[in-house]
Formats: sequence, structure tokens, C-alpha cells
Amino acid sequence: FAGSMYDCWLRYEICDEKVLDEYKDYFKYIVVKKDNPIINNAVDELKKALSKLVDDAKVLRHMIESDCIFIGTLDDFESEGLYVDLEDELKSEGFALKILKRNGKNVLSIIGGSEKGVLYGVFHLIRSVFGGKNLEDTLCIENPQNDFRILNHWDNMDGNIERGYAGKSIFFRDNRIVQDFSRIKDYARLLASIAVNGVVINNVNVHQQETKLITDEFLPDVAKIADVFRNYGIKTYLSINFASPVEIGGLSTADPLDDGVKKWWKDAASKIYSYIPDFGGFLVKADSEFRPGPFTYGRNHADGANMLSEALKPYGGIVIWRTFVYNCMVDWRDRSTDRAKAAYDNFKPLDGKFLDNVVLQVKNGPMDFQIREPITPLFGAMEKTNVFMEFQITQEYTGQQKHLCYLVPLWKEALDFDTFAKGEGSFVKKVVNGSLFGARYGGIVAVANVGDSECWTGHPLAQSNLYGFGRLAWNPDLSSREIAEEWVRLTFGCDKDVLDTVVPMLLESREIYEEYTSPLGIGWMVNPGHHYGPNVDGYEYSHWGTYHYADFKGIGVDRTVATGTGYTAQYKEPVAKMYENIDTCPDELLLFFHHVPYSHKLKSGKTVIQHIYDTHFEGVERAEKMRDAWITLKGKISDEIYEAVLERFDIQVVDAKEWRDVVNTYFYRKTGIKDEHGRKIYE
Ligand code: GCW
Repeated sequence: FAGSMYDCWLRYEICDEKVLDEYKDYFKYIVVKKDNPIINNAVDELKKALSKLVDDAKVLRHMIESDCIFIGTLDDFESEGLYVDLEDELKSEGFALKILKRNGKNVLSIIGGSEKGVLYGVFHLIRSVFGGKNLEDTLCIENPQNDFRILNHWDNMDGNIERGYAGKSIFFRDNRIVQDFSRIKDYARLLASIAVNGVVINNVNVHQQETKLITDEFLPDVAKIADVFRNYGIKTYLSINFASPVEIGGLSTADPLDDGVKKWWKDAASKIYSYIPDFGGFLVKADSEFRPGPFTYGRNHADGANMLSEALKPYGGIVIWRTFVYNCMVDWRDRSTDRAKAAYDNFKPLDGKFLDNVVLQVKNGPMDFQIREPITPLFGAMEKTNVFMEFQITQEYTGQQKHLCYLVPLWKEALDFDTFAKGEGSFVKKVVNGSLFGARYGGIVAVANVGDSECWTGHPLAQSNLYGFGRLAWNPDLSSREIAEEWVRLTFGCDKDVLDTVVPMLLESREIYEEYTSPLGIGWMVNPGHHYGPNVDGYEYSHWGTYHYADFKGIGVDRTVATGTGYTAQYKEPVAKMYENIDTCPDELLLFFHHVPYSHKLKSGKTVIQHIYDTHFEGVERAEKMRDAWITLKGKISDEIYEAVLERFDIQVVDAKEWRDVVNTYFYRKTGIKDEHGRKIYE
């Protein structure tokens, strides 16, 4: 797997010699006193990186009278008489980088709040050196803003990945766990470099075979995966099947209030922890899209989650319970059900009823990972419950890793959204990190976009989304641009043309995708099932609750209290009023909240129909420009990446045209209204 696609942002090619000069003196010696797997991995990584810069970096187990790098936890520094006075400032996963003086020598110090902090501090230094950041700007004290930074894999044991666009699973093959762990180790290293600290290895849709992951048949192998991850500071979690006691336990019920069921799960937990002492916990999709859950027994989600949490509690595990619960068997004729309301309706009444090692995992939008959605109102509503954010890195609805779609701007919009739950400034990022309501646990989770493809993510530029997720989960205040620049530098080097071309491309890619796909927050205009390619009515008469209600007069879903489904009332004021009122509802979400005639004037001054035409033409033009810009980089980046990306841009342009023409023709036929600019719309 040698080669830059596989190495992602850990290529370790120096991009600015001048910057390097500032560091060089420290790089001859790495002093480290502790000897344990996480620290050793940190040291190995540092050695590997430095070997590209200095001839022979030596690792020493004792302090030396020379300039050096010294890495360790607080106690290591104290034992060398280096009092850093950071006890109150460093969280356990935090780190500091400082220059300390010792006997007239300079010590570049990486001080971790724990071994994990050391590991993250080492990657911070590496990121700076190879990203061309000078030493002064590298010195810092950093703590994670979110304690839990977890990836969900929707991997099945047959090796397929649900909504995977990057090949097969790196964990499973032929209904077994893979036996070669080298790729998993490389993955662990990539994740540690962006401070991800948890991985759920199997799909939330837990089928027959995966149900057995918590049994003696597979736990020895799950434990091997956990061993690999642990050494990089990552905890392993499993998705479980709520009906396990029936399906593999021989019980006649999975009722969470049944004593036999409770005992069954306690025994299961005890077994899991006997194999994996630091097992993270369970991820649960229950009573959602035909998955079993407590509803079968007339119980609610709190009953279900609490029962599991009691089983995990003695070992420190958590239950992550998803709120993606809605009626997926709606009759399209029935206008009384609004899927957008479902998560709130199901979970708000249970606020305060969950035990404290239960966390609700809430998707960013109320529907399902569309290119544009409002934020789920549940984030401002659960005052007495732990909540995690769930993002989707895998590009199910955002171009399936054929189209470029840098998702960090979308995620930031969600995290920066003000819920007003405790007055102005009650941002979602404060809800999910636990600080707003004083929750015990906080975190950001995302569905991974990784498979066994050579570059891990199918589209080489989609690596930026994996990278961006980790960086943003660590610090949601980083800007989309900062993250993009970091990633480009580390992946492609510091060539100015490359930076000036790829960074803007990333930053506008989400908007471009939105332009040629679905307008003004409406979503769902895709082929059913696989969700790729245009199909305006693809979901219009289905049972999934995903409608746009376009007729010859108008389009959009009336979710107002005054005349619609009443969804806007789930928000706190003044947000509720902003969405309720058509004059203050932002253009980009207009059709999510309102049904309007095609002649309705947007704030931009355009009519809805003209906006649809304009954006669809413009989206294609901008996609073509991205491809053309990419072509100017030939020779400046590795051929391998250049060709792989170009191939995808070619697909993107062709498919964007299909999207444009299908959508434009659909609305032209519905409305009979011509494009003001007389461009080609097929009749
Ligand atoms: O968006 C839908 C996907 C399903 C997925 C589900 C979920 C894992 O189409 O493939 O199932 O969301 O999030 O549970």
C-alpha cells in the first residue's frame, strides 16, 4: 500500500525548509521516560516523521544535556525538575507544547494530560512541522472541546458497507473478522492523528451474523481489533440488536422490564468486558426502520436504554441510543404525519428519564443527512439528557464520493446554530459538548466514509472530510478554511498553486452540489433505494415520509403552525418565529418550511422557478470549472491522485448535467414557465 493516496495526510514531506530550520535543533533527540503502548506508538510516529528531516533522530530513556524534544505526562516533567504548572489547565486528553529551559538547554516539551494527550501532542507537532507552521504558533495548550469523538462504521460482516462508497469493510470479510490487522493498525494511526477516540465497528442495522459479535464465537477477534485501537487511544464499541435475547439467547422475549432479559444483558456485558476491559459500550438503533426495540413490548426508549445501561454501568460503559426514530410506513395521502417532527415527538417527553450513562445520538437534521436541512430542534430541547451529534461523512446524499463535497461547512453550520435554549448564544456546539445544560457526557459522532479502497475514501479528496471531522470534533471553533488549508498542505504540500486551487474548490463544493441537485432545502429528489441521480418524484409517493408536494402552482412543505404541520413550534423563540414567518425564513430553507407558488419572490429578488433554473445551470458550470481548475494541477501533485480525482470530476460533470436537465425539465413541464435567459431546457 505504499504511496501517497494510502498515507493520506501523514505523508511527511516537508513543505517549507525555512520553517524547518526553527525546529531542527530539537530533532536530534527524543527523550521519553514512560514505556507503554500508547507512548511507544507516539514515539514511533515521531521517529518516523523526523526521519524525513534529520539523519538520525535518537530515542533516549533519560534526559540529556542538549536541546531535545521531551515527551511525557506531567509526572515525567516533574521528575526532571521541570515544573510546568499545568495541572489545572490540562484535561486528561489535552496537551501542551512549550519550550522549557533546563541547564541552559532548550527542551521542546510535549506535555500530555495522559498518554493519550501525549499522542495527540505529538501529532500536533507533526501537523505543524509538515504543514509549514512556525514554532511560535505551534506552542499551545489544547484540550478537546468534546470528550467523545467517535466514528460509526456501517460495516456488515459479509464485508459490504451500508452506504459505503470506498470499497469493502476493513474489519469484516466473508462473515468473519479479518485476520490481518495491519490495515486496521494503519487506520488506528490515521484516526489517532485527528484525535478520534472511539470506533463502532459494525452497522447500526445489526443482522443475524452481527448479532453474534457479542458472543464467544466472535469476541476473541473483536478483542484483537480492540487491542489495536487501544494502543492508539481508541475505544471499541459495538452496535447491538435489541432482540438479541430472543435471537441468540433462546429467551421468548426481549422486554426490557423482564428480569430474565435484564440478566441476559448483564451476563452479556460481563462476558464482553472479560475480553475487552475498556469496551466503550453499545450503539443502538431501536424501533427505527424495521429494527426491533422496546415498542414491541409496550415499553419506551428510556426503558430500553436504561436496561442496557444498567448492564454496562459496573464497567464504565455507555449506551448510545439513536433518535432516528420515525414512522417509515406513512401513506403519502395522509397529510397529518410530518417525519421532521418525529425525533422530538418521540424523545422530548422522555427528557430526564434516561440514566446518566445513556447518551442520545441525534442526527444533525430532522430528516436524514440531506445536502441542506435545518438543525434538529431536539438539540435545544433535551435539558436533562446527554446528547451526541451524529454527522454523516459517507456521502449517501451528497455525491457518494464521486462528487466533490467538502462537508465541514455544513457541519459547522449545524454546530454554530443558536438554539436560544438558554437565551442568545446557546449554540448547538455547547449542547453537544455538554456545557450548555451541564450534561455528564458530550460528543460528536460521524458515520465513516472509509473502506478498503486504496485511498481509504474512494474519492481521494473525500479524505478531507474524514480529516475535517476529527479536527472539528476536537475544536468546533476551527474554520472550514483553516481545516481545508491544513489538509491540503499535509496531503499535497505547500505549493501555492495547489493551495490556491484546491482550498477554494473544497470550500465551494457543497454549495455547488446543492445547486445542481435539490433547491431551497427541499431534499429527496433522488432515485429511491441507492439515493444517487436525479428523480424529482422518486420519493413522492413512497412510504418514507419524504415529500415535496410539487404541483403546477407551487412546491414545498408547509411546516408552519398557522397552516401546516406545526413543526416550527418545536424550536425555541425567536427561532420558531423566524422559520414560521415566510418573510424571515432564510431562502435556502424556504421550501423546507413553506409551500409557495413558483412566482414567489426570494430575498435575492428572483422567483422560485427562476432560482431553480439559475442554480441548476450555474451548478453545472461551476462543476466544470472545478474540473478545469484541477487539470491545471497536472504535474504538481502525484499522478496517481491527479488521475483518480480527474476521473471523478469527469463523472461529476456528466452527472451534474443529468441532474440539471431532469430537474429543469420537470419544473418546466409542471409550470410552463420559461427560463428568463432562454437557456436550453428540454421540453
Ligand atoms: O439514511 C438512512 C440510510 C440507511 C441508514 C439509516 C440510519 C444504517 O439510508 O442506510 O441505515 O439512515 O441512519 O439508520
